[in-house]
Amino acid sequence: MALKWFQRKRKDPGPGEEADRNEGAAEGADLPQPAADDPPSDPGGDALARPSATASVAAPDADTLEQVPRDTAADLPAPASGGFFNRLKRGLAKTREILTTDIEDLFQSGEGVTDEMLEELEELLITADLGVQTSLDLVASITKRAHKIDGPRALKETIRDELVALLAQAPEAPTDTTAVAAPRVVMVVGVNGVGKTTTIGKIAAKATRKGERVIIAAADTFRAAAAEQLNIWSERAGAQIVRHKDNADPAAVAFDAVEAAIARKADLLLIDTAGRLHTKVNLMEELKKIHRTVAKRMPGAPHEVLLILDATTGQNALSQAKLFNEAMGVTGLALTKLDGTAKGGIVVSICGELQLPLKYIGVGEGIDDLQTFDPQAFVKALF
Ligand SMILES: Nc1nc2c(ncn2[C@@H]2O[C@H](COP(=O)(O)OP(=O)(O)O)[C@@H](O)[C@H]2O)c(=O)[nH]1
Ligand SMILES: [Mg+2]
Repeated sequence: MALKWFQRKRKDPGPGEEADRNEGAAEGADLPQPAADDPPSDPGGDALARPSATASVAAPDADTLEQVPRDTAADLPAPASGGFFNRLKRGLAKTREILTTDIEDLFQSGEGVTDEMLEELEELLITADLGVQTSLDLVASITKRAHKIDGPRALKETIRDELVALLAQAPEAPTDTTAVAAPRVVMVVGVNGVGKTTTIGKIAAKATRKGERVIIAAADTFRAAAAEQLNIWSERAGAQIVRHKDNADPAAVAFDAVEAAIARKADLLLIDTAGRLHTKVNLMEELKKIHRTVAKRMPGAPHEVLLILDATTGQNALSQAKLFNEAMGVTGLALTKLDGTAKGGIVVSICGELQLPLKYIGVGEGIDDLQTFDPQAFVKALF
């Protein structure tokens, strides 16, 4: 039954999605309460069971393989070629196209900066989702320097300088090398479809490539196929997975995963979580329980709570961040699907409005399409 529901959801995109992509995109608007069309709650009440000792390194299993969402199976796009910067530029192509082309158009008449032009620029920046206040501030600074701006190039340069300065004000993310006793435990949270599982796979791949031993906990036990999707990613990334049966207690999975990570001397433990529950249990309460359980087994853990946000949901991402931060104490953000939107300016809104470090950006579905956020490179790739 859960599988049918899952398939129906995937065919039936939510309102927060762009029409041109994102079959599995965020159902962010209804965070975090279960909606009326949620499948029936788990009558067994297994959700609050004690941690068990049945963690296993999962093997692929014929039953669950059929339930793998299309986009996580072997037909994933091949990794794009090119280095870090090219990949970033390609990922930001939609936003870049609007911003650069239109900024160039502003100067068609050949004159210097006019009031009309500044108004149009303001509108352009707001359309690209930089946020109203940020766009107003940016235009105000540009107005002050207007006499020095003699063409599109100078204008772009001015915007670039202002944006870099703005992004530099955001707090810095804890780096992966911040000293913590191994394993470093990262709990990954966010609403359904934002890209938690995919991002975990990409982070795991980065870590295993550096020679780290990585374990992934399948603590999204509420969605059919969630653990199997994660299993595919873990194989792809060369990481191990700890999983229980569907509908098992997520905190129990997390607990066992910490045990396994300590016993197997893992460097990194990534905990995947649900974005919405099929039971009446409140999502935030469930996530807090996972957090407490992990801390009980390993004092100081989780060392990071990474919130995944979907760039295509625009300003909705900001309200999600506020909610999760209040409940969980988020330590860093990852913003996915920048390649799927012309509103890449949301990065600027997020850095400007939230006192939370933006750690990663996702610029595609491939294993190499997750980048550590670099404000300078980002701005350079945008204009
Ligand atoms: N284009 C694009 N798609 C992404 C990105 N990150 C995730 N996705 C896709 O978003 C969908 C939902 O991702 P998933 O990891 O299952 O989300 P979860 O429900 O939060 O675990 C999948 O189709 C992913 O391939 C990204 O950076 N770019
Ligand atoms: Mg998932």
